[in-house]
Amino acid sequence: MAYTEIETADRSEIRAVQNERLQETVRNAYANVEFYREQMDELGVEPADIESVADVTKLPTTRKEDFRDQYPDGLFAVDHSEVRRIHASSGTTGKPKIVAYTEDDLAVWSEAMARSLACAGVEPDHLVQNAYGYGLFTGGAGLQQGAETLGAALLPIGGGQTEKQIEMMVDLGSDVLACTPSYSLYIAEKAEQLGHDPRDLPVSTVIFGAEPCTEPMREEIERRLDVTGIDLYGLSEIVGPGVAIECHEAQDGLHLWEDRFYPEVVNPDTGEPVEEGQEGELVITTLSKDALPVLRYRTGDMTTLNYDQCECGRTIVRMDNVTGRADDLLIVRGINLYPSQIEDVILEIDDVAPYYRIDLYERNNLDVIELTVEQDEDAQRDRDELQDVVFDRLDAVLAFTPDSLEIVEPGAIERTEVGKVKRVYDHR
Ligand code: DLL
Repeated sequence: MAYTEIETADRSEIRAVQNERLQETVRNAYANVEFYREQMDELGVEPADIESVADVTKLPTTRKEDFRDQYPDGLFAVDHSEVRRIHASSGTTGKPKIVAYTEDDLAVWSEAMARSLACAGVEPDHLVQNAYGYGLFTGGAGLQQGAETLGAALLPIGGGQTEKQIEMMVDLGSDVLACTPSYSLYIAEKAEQLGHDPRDLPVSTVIFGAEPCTEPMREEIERRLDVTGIDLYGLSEIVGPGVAIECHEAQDGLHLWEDRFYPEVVNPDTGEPVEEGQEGELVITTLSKDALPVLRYRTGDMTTLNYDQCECGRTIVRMDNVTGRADDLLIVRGINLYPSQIEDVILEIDDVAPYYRIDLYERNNLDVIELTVEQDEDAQRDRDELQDVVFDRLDAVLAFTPDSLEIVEPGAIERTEVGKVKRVYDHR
């Protein structure tokens, strides 16, 4: 059952809502954010030129760097007195990207998250164990507001303290676990070490997000914990978690709340829209954000959009799950590939644990790629045999041969308990 009517509305109704909200957003951005006024003046576009979403490509795009350049509050469209909350997303370099919310913005976010949880199958009588980080990161707060708005119970434990997570999960009977995909696997591993069968833990749904998760990784989560794994997508610049989520009925693409966030897919190199159904970079325009309206944000995330009605009855657009970012693309001796493609291949191999790392170096002006893969605890093959298998599969499926491939013993690759997992280390 959909949480709001718009989720199953006619496409024309969805369009009408988008058109009206886009006009409001553009008026707000133009009137109150100098950055956007200047960009639009330069392009010769006025708010009156934007009558519908068909006009969206006339608008300027916003990039990650713009958030940094406008640090701390250059993108705010309201006076500080109207701001109720500030979050920030820290990259590896430079200033954090600051985002702000008015009271209405927080209500919109809470509703988008409540919808998302309902779409994932969360019921008001469920207990949601929230193991996303609290603080400037939007994960903790986003899940909390959503669960509270839906009327579910929430355990705000945050990331880390894994033994305590498991103890409280068992004692309180948590129905839903919300955390990164990598952390859910760590919880399973730790539970096993503590003498539990992870399949017997009370959780029946894991809502994972904030990191890419390939299909074999999802299968591993579902199998190890005996759960339904639901992919939740979002980003701070747009709102936080709650931009899109899979439905528990079909688990076939993420329903993107396009009445609040208008999506486009563009060619990452040219910025031109791709044909419907083609893969490209997701670009989002906020439709209901007062404190920080964002026009055509280049998310860097690669996906496709699907406007067919879902098995669950929702008509709202679906996006493919994001397994790569445009800037993650590895170019190795003329072959382009995403780290997720490597993950896809290696996790399908028996005896491989869901832990690996990719190290990139430059030696003698050549790019060198080193791959480290962890052996599964119950592996039947020894490490030498496994190395041959992994090597052959990568070559057969991707025509890719790493410069070095090391198979390490179970537990050798560092686990991430708090924050996002890092698997690619670029030393160039
Ligand atoms: O990661 C918000 C979030 C919190 C989403 C909790 C889901 C759950 P940021 O820290 O700003 O916000 O990072 C956003 O993370 O552009 C993607 O590259 C990546 N990302 C987020 N969700 C997914 C996902 C939060 N489900 C950036 N699959 C985004 C793949 C994801 N990548």
